[in-house]
Amino acid sequence: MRKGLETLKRQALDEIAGAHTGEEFLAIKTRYLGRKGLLTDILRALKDVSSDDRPLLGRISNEIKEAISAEIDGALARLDAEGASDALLRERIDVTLPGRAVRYGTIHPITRVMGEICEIFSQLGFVVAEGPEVELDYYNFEALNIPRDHPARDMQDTFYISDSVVLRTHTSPVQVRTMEKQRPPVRIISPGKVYRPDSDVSHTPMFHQVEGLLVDRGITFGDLKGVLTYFLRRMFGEETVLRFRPSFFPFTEPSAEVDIRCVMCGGSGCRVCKQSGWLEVLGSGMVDPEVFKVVGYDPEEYTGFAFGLGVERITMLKYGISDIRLFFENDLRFLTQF
Ligand code: 2NL
Repeated sequence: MRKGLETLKRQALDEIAGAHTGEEFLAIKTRYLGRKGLLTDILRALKDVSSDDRPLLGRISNEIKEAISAEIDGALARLDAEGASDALLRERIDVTLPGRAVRYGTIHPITRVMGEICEIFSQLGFVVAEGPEVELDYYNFEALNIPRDHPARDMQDTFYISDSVVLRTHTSPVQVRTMEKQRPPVRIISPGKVYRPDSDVSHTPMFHQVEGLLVDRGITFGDLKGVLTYFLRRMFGEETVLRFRPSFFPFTEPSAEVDIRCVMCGGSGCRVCKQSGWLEVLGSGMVDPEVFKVVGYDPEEYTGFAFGLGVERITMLKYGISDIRLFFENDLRFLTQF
């Protein structure tokens, strides 16, 4: 029996040495150590040997069982480790590949210039005021002294929501609403979207405006000239030359349009300034006493100036852009230049 045990051990170890896969090792384990295994049979037969031989044979049997078990467990552990390192070797990471760049967004040129305009006026003490884009006809026209038969109130020139509700055609209604709520001094600017049914190279049905309003005791046309001159020189450069040209608006009296020396040709005449040497950049004037009466300000006590400018126009002149529609086509080749 002792010889038989030795043979069995050698046979098992040979088989283990010849095995390669996890399944093969597990099959060997079952064949020798399983419930109906070869070694298990021998251990069971021990009860029939003489009590003299039993301790020694029992010890040898157990040693063989331990040896086979240890060999197989060791082989399985090595297989596991090899498998893990194989997986590592199969995983190919090229550390020399260039990384994927983070694509940052950019500020839209209109947003950017509107922010610059607000920044300049903020530094002069103007507070930003906002209001609804869907506006009452009363605030958009009536309170601004725009007569019932004025062409701006025509269906052709204003988007009507109903008889008394429009898409605001300028941000002036924000100034009126502010004056209704607040006594002078008033020093506000109102940036925002406005709407007019127009569409060509220089008009889109939605565009952006910034208006300003300053009301206090003793405000003069000189204050208007000083503030707007300061603003335009910050915007277009210290050397910018201005011209105040008489004009008319129903809500200001007197009124003036402000031109700057052509930024393209320096005044000698070109396509951009239509050979005039000047570019119109904003409209302005002293607030009409009729508007003050509407909001309950005493025109004998208070005076003020107001102005309005188109953000698209200012942006086009500042950056030499010739077609306003570029702002709204969302072509990244255009937008990422700002
Ligand atoms: C232009 C002209 C202007 C105003 C806007 C204004 C507002 C109130 C009272 C008086 Cl509440 N005036 N705003 C004044 C003059 C001109 O805009 O050409 N805008 C693009």
